[in-house]
Amino acid sequence: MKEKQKTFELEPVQQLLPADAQQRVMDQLYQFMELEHLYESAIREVKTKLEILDSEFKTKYDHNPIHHLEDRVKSPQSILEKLNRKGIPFSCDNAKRELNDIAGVRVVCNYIDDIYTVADLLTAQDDVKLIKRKDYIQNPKPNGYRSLHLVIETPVYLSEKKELVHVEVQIRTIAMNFWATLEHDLKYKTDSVVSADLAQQLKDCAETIASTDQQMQDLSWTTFAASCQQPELVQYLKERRLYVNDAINFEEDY
Ligand code: 0O2
Repeated sequence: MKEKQKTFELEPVQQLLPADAQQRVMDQLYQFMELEHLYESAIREVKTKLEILDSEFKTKYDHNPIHHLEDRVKSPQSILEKLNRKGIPFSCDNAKRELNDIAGVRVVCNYIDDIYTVADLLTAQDDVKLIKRKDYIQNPKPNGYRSLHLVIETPVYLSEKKELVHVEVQIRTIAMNFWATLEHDLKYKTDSVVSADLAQQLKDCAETIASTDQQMQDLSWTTFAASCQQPELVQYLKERRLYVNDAINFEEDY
């Protein structure tokens, strides 16, 4: 069934190729289709984990830590560009070995605390291994960019084998996402060269947004603590809040 499907999808491509290049190019295309399937599957695994955590929180605490999820598999062109930048020849094996962000999941959270709660709960799962963590919230980038980046390894069970796949998980608030999306568009529209004035204005916006995020966090905490009747839960969240404020290393390899 698998072979039939591949032949059906790639047959028109094969006919366009010169006879001597057919086998080599078709092999690469098959490999690439398998790569794409593997990373799409890993994304599905990670999104399911996140959706389950989110719905459990809603059931237990009447609060959704996750506002929404986004995902993407890196395009062949971006994979090629990134390998070129690193001076690595293009192949599916090299891409799998060298790139951590072929599969990307973006978790957009309601509050800053939610970011760390989601990150802790996800990385505490038995079949999730934390490979790398970069905290651009405690340590924003010079342009004002804020997000928590994790690279995790998660298993994908295929018909004949289990593959351990790296997925980059970016976790940020709605406000951080708003800023990053517009900043990305502006950079793209200005052909990657942002004037000093625009850069400063973007940075100012990032600071304003960060302070609003903190205010919203404080409001939510105060409102919640005032209404909460469960001492263990209050204690649990207080501990997490202290954890959020703890100094942590900016970038760690695990
Ligand atoms: P796309 O299309 O979003 O995937 P490493 O992977 O560790 O070798 P890298 O790639 O610099 O190093 O990783 P890092 O620092 O974790 O950031 C990678 C991704 O974070 C970017 O992906 C963006 O999605 C996001 N990001 C990082 N800095 C910024 C920023 O200043 N502004 C915005 N808007 N997003 C940022 P890609 O590869 O750029 O593209």
